[in-house]
Amino acid sequence: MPITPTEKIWMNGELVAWDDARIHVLTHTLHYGMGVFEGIRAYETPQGPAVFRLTEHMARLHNSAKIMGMELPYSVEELVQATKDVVRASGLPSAYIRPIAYYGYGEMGLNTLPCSIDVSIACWPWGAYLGEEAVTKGVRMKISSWTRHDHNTMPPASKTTGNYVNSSLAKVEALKAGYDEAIMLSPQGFVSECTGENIFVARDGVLVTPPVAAGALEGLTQDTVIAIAKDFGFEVRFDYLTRSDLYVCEEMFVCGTAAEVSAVNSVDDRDIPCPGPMTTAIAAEYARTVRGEVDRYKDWLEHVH
Ligand code: PPE
Repeated sequence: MPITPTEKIWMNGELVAWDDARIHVLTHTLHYGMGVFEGIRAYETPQGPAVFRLTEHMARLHNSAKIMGMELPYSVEELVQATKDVVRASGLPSAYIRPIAYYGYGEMGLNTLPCSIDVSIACWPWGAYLGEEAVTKGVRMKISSWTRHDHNTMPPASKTTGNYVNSSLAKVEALKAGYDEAIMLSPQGFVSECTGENIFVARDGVLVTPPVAAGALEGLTQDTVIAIAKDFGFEVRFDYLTRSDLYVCEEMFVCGTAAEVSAVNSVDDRDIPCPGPMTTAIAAEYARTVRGEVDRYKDWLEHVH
């Protein structure tokens, strides 16, 4: 999806002009793929833009870095403040926000210990990730021929740049075959997640989502959806799923910061009732929650003004 430039990008403590946010071709992470990043959204509210679960996203960035053995030079609080500064400088009412921490220029070779760590935060306007009709008509899914990472190969619990090579292979394979998105299975054959979203299915009236152990990222949208589902009185649990569970489920949706809550209408050409009643209710409540329209979740909004 194309990027629309905005005013400023935060780089190592300073707001620099969009076009000046450049790095050297010998930047370490460009060669070896060890960087950690986040995807965050700010939504329009009557009090100006508010960033949804910003502190928790920055805490996850710190956890991703910890898993990678990378010591970030900025605290969660500093990164939260920097994000607010970038969004404010953009003048946008709503935005997608992309923080990234990476090994910089100056060292080459696989030893990361002497490398400098650079951090930047950019934001720009980004629309519906899986298409405007994802909630109503649903998306077509294909189980990928690519396997999700094993925990001892590339830790999937860390949102590491290099992990997304696997996601891109799966995404392009699915698109070329005429599908909207790919579902990845773990090395043990259990359903893990999509290339950039967590998965929920309804089986016997219960919502089930795969755990981190099955190779899924600990999604903040997944966590938000679980809270909303419980408020509706729906039963939710983390559990292993097989591809057959997907084929015969009563309804299915995927969720992530970029994709929000998107219904699924088929997996490997097996139709799934879409959009299901729980999906419709949760998607609508999620849209209200992120905009601060649900009182009990108002604290999840971090206002930039
Ligand atoms: N799994 C993966 C692999 C993933 O990348 C994401 C977010 C999620 C689950 C959901 O996590 P959360 O956003 O906390 O609910 N994917 C981000 C990046 C997508 C991209 O194309 O880049 C996002 O949604 O911002």
